[in-house]
Amino acid sequence: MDCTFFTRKEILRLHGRYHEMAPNVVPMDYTKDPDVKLPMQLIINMPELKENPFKERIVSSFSEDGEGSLSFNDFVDMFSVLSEMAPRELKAIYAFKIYDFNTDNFICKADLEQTLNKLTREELTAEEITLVCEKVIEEADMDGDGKLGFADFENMISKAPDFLSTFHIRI
Ligand SMILES: [Ca+2]
Ligand SMILES: [Ca+2]
Repeated sequence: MDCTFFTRKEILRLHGRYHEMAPNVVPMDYTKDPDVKLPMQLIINMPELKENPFKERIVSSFSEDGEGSLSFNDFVDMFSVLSEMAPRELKAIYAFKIYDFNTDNFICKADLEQTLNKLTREELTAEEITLVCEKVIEEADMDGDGKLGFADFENMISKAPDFLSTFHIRI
């Protein structure tokens, strides 16, 4: 719990939530440092995440074992980044990672199309999505390589803050 914006009381409350998802697995006493993890399936069903179109990607990006399970520390880290107290810069780092579907450290048109499809819950036609993506890239791509590096991405979210909307959670 090195890097969190929560008070001790909030962490205890989060632990209560973590515990109640699997009371038989999660101990109340962490003094013996048990190696406990909860599977993604339980976590994405929390009311805070259930409706989030990026829930699986969010949970797996905080999973240290890379399999989507979260230890209590991973769980606290996740809610720290999603909380209203987290700085925008930190949210942007995770949003970039989550929107970079093919993990090449750039947001290309295909990444952006998948992102927009999820953000708009597939309410736009494929053609509309393509048009919007082209426009977004054209406007945000400062170095002109046709895709968005992290600096371009920050430029984009400063103009279109909706791209960070799925990264705000009230707990
Ligand atoms: Ca990419
Ligand atoms: Ca670029």
